[in-house]
Amino acid sequence: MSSKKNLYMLLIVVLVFALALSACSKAAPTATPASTTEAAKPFGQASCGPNCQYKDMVMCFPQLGAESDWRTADTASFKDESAKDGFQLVFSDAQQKQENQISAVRACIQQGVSVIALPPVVEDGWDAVLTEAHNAGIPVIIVDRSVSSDPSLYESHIGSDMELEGKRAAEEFNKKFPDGANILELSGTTGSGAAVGRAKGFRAALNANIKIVDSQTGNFTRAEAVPVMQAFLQKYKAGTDFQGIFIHNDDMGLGAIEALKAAGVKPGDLFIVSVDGTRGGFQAMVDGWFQADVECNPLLAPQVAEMALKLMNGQAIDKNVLTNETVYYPDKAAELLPTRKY
Ligand code: GYE
Repeated sequence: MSSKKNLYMLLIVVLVFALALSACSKAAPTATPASTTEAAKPFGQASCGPNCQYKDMVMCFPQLGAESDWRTADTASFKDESAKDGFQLVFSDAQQKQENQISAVRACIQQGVSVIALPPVVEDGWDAVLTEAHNAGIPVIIVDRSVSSDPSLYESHIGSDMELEGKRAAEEFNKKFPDGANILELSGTTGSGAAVGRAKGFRAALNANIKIVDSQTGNFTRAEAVPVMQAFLQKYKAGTDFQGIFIHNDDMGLGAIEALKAAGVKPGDLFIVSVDGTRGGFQAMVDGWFQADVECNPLLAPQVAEMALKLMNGQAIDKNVLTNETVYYPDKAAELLPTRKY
């Protein structure tokens, strides 16, 4: 090797070493204040941070639909909160179709909103659009139902513990039927976090001597629950082939009652447990149709708005915020009905 070549080699080594050193010093805490702030800026912090106010916030809320009284109350919660706090709400209704929700999220990314509060209609299929939001620097709060995507793709989830709701419903059947029973299940939207969680928690807690003889979806709507209940009644004799029904929400419960009434079933002939705790559900308890209603709170907007503002200001937030809920019974239903907000 010539000495000239050796010199070149040495120069290259020195250069690489110098470059590596300078890269290290940039990443080190001794770097210039400007680059430190840049590097430390938490994901989602807006340019107004750390002093953003609600008037600076544009919240995208691609609502999944209007399928139930729960959903109507949830939508009202977001609209009321936006009016009260003074942030802008970009609202849309996906009519229970995931593709509509995905398009709405994409439109919000295009628009450059401050935050996206997403109530996902189903759990799967969100990776691509969540990645797009993330790459655009827009934080996403998953609201109400869950997603199966990796938690790194969203900032937080605020909503109910659906498995716990299912477990609570199962405990009512366990108490009522210590010697066992046959029951039916009228389930929510297939693949939705609410239906998946409730079914899972219910099965995990249900005594082995209580058999779920059939389970069908009524898509969380009153209208779709009617024919499902009618078909059940064609197949199984109420009181003989089954003694109870677990219904994933009150609206489907009201649809089921229509079908039961038409078939001559009387309140109290069957042990019915529903979920949500809407006024309709309370009325069904007053009328003797439901024996318990597991609460699911739709008034989520205050917590979501507060968290969104924290994100904009670069403050720490919790990754999973569960709503505090209970179970309601017929004995207090008449007294509580006038106080119900939804
Ligand atoms: O129980 C039902 C609604 O996702 C928790 O969706 C929500 C559920 C609620 O349609 O009524």
